[in-house]
Amino acid sequence: MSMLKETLAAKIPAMREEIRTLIKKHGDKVISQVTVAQAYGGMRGIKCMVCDTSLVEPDKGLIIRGHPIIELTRRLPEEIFFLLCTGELPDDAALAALQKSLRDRAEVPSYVWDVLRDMPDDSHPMDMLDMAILALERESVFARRYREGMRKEEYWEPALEDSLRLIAKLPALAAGVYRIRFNKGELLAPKPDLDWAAGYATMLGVPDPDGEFADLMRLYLVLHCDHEGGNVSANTCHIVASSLADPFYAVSAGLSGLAGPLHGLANQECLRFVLSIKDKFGGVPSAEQLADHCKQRLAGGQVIPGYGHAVLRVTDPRFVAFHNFGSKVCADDPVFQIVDLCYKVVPEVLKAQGKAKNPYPNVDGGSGALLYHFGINEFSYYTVLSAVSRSLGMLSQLILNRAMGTPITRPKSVSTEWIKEAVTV
Ligand code: AMX
Repeated sequence: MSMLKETLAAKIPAMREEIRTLIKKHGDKVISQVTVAQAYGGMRGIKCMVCDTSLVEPDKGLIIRGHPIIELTRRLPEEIFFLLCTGELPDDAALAALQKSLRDRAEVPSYVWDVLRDMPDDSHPMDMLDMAILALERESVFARRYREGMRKEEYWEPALEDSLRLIAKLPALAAGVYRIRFNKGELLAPKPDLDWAAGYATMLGVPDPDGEFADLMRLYLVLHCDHEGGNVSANTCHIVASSLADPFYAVSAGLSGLAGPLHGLANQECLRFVLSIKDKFGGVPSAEQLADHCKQRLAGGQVIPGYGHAVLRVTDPRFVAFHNFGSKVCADDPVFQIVDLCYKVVPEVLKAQGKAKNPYPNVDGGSGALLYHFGINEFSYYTVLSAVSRSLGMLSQLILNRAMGTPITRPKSVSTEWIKEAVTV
């Protein structure tokens, strides 16, 4: 197997000991408190779970194992997965070994294609990806080893094996969803010598004479890889896996959360907004026209898609990375030019309105325009691309949780009656 497994095996005993000691010495210290508003309000801001793979800082954005995401944009997603799992970037040999592990596990069983081809023609691409992952659950080594009887200390090993199996197959599955759902013709075979993201790019079948689309896929799959532990998809995956449901069940559940319009589905709205501006003005508007258009939209009670964030209070560095890419690759594309103009105009409009806590662009503010530039104009597919990437984060968190023996999640719920009594005493 890859050196990823050996690196983890070497680190896990010390990680377990560190946590054991921490709980023993400081287990009764208070790190957060819960207000009534938080209990009713999506548990926002309550510090009650641990995630060591990444951190979202309001003034800095996503930090992966101590590395700001903007410093990782030239890395491959495979390198990021190694980093998420171990806290270290792989050397050349470890990267090559991980890539070989993925290639060895990449083949998708034919019954999965039968499931996808049998689904109704108008199925959402996220339904199809989810179904494919659930169909694959029968391949789970974790489930088999658990049935056979396995020691708790060993859980992380089949969790890693299942994760590699799933990650290896995701590019073919996601590309297959695209080609089947949007009638793009036969499935395309993976080329064995390509990295994970470039393999996905070729299986999608997007013309890519200069390799720029493969570069975009590498960037896209790095930027969406993880976003702490409390977001809907990561948290859902975490809870489901805490029941010792295997990684296929857990990731499928997490991705069902990603399919929500307030989470992963937001990216398709952002591009719709940009294209509606192009239609309305017959191309790129002036700065004044765009500002007026945005003000009218706000006056009509609508948000500006791609702007604002629940946690961030600066321009999302992932937006900056996509913007830099677009400036290099498609600066003369009017759709990208509108994204660029929004970046200059919208923050001032939102600041003047004074409601949004963060008037700056988020990750979804520009990525759709880049996909559109390369001819992926099926908006409903965009969430699948983030799903492929986010699986890296969900699975790395899952492997670590099984290694640390994280118990089943079971917070205490209370009734409204209980709260009313509690606040009046
Ligand atoms: N345009 C207009 N108004 C906005 C706004 C925007 N982009 N962002 C926030 N506001 C408004 C809110 O609607 C809220 O108004 P209200 O008081 O009348 O309800 C007020 O500003 C305060 O909101 P907030 O605390 O700044 O944001 P939030 O944490 O409640 O919501 C988010 C965050 C992302 C849902 C919000 O900024 C938004 O709706 N943005 C536009 C949609 C979007 O880009 N979604 C993608 C998010 C990225 C992702 O996670 N995929």
